[in-house]
Order: sequence, then structure tokens, then C-alpha cells
Amino acid sequence: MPPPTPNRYASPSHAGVVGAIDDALRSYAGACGLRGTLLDAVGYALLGGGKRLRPVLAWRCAEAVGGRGAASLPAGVAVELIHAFSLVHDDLPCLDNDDLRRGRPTLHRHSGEPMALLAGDAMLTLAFDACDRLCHTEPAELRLALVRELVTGTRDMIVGQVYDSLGGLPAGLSELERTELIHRNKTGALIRAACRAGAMLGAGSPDDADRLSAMTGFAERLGLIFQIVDDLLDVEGSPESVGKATGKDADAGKVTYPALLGVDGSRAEISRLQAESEALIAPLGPPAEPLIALSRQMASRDR
Ligand code: GRG
Repeated sequence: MPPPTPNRYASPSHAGVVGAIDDALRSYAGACGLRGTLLDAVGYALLGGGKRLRPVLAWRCAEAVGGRGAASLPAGVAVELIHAFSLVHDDLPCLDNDDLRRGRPTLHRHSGEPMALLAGDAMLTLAFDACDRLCHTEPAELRLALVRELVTGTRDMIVGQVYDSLGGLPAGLSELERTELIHRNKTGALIRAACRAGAMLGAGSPDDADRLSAMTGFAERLGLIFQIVDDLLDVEGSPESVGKATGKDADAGKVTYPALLGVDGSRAEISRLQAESEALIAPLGPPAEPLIALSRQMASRDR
């Protein structure tokens, strides 16, 4: 008789993870109860491209705490819906007024401004439905903790967007502190929610305080790395390579990391944050290796 096969979890490739996430998003969109032109608009914004960074992060965080990546899908689908809502609303004429997103017309250019506004509203609302429906077998305590993560991430993202576009930051901060506060909220909060929710689902519990705190520190640094890279791409990338308008930060008079630290200084800051973030999750051992590999890819991304 052959020896028994060890029942080990084999971490799928990046493409395999993105495929599973895309399937889950498509399947949820087909069952979410929308029809007609609103469903078309949501499908355009949610299913038409995107790197799926936040759901992939949730997946790798679930693995990093010893769970199965697929356990993270309720969080991944919910966070991607919130992310898609934020991009659609951010692109609207009353905010960033962008014509290009993911290399094609923004939703309001494609479907008109009223539909883009309403499709964004629908995606934000459906994020909570998706999370609830996809993890209905989990304990109530975990489901409630996931909702709290989504609420905190979305709330802080909106706070960051208000700071960035309308001002109102606390007085007495240096320019660097102001920039950091904006981006810890605007970009970082949803990344933090994705990582924490993924870790909770991987662990099957929201109570693993030590590992959750390591994951939070990791995610907060990764959020800043993501933003610094975004700022560098705005300076150095082309609309064709990045898939959206570039040079907009300088045109809008926004303070960015390259403007404050220079290009080399921004790259040094990325390296510093990367070293700190890896040190925080290194104690999790081999299950955290795919997460560390992903964070390195995010630090060197070109789109
Ligand atoms: C409108 C409430 C509200 C919030 C908007 C996130 C955000 C807040 C606006 C997006 C503007 C922006 C370009 C922020 C910089 C970082 C960022 C979120 C980039 C886009 O995320 P990616 O690169 O996009 O993960 P894909 O297309 O790959 O999903």
C-alpha cells in the first residue's frame, strides 16, 4: 500500500489566487440581486481589470497565520467592492475628474455621472452583504469583527479623502506628517482592513491579539509603501504603462513623497518600511513567505 499522503496546504501561485478571487467576484456579482444597467455598471467597475491587490493580501495574510487562503474570500470580495466604489467616486468630476482608469474610460465617462454615483453607492452597500453571505457559517463573533474591520477601513479611507481633497487636517503638523496622515487613512486604511480581516478568517477567530498586532504593523507600513510607489509612478510613469493619467499630483499642487523626500529619498523610505514590515511578520515563519514575496512585489510594481 502507498504511504498516506500528508494533508498539507499547498499555497497557490499568484495567478491561481487572482483567478480564485476573480471567480468569487464574478459569482457574487451574478447573485447580488442587481439587474439591468445598474448591474452592467457595477460589472464594468468591479470585473474590468484591477490588480486585486487587497484580496490577494487578505489571502496571503490568512495563509501567514496558518490558515487556508480561500478562507479569506469573504473579506477579499467585500474589500474589493469597497475599493471599486472608492475609485468610481474618486474619479467623478466633483473629486478627481479623471477620464481614464485601468486603461479605459472611467465609469462616469462610460455610463454617465448619475449611474457612476449610484453604482458606487451600490458597491459600498453590497460589500457588507457579500461579507455576511460568504461567511454565514463562521461564528457570530468573527462575523461581527469582520464588519467592524470593513467599517473602520472605509471610514478612515473617507477621512483621508476629505483631508486630501478638502483639507481640515489637525494644526501643527509638518508637511511630511500631513502627507503621512492623509495616506495612512486614504490608501492605508483599506489595506489594513484587508490584512486584518484575512488574518482573522485564516485563524478562524478575531482573538489572536499578538498575531493580529503584527499583521496590523505590517499592513500599515505596506500601505505607506504602496502610496510612495503610487507617487513615484505619478512622477515617472506614463498613462499607457500605469493605466491612468499621470503628473496629476503636481498639476493639482498636491504634496507627495517625491516632492518632499526626492526620488532617491522616497526609494530609501520604501526600503526602510519594507525592512520594518518584514521583521514584524518574520516570526510567523514559512507560512508568511508568500506574504513577504507579495509585499516585495508591491514595493517594486510599475503599474
Ligand atoms: C471617494 C470615498 C472615496 C475615497 C477615495 C482610494 C481613494 C479614496 C482614491 C483613489 C485615488 C488614488 C489614485 C489613490 C492612490 C492609491 C490607490 C488607491 C490606487 C489605486 O489602487 P490600485 O493600484 O488599483 O490597487 P487597481 O486598479 O489595481 O485596483
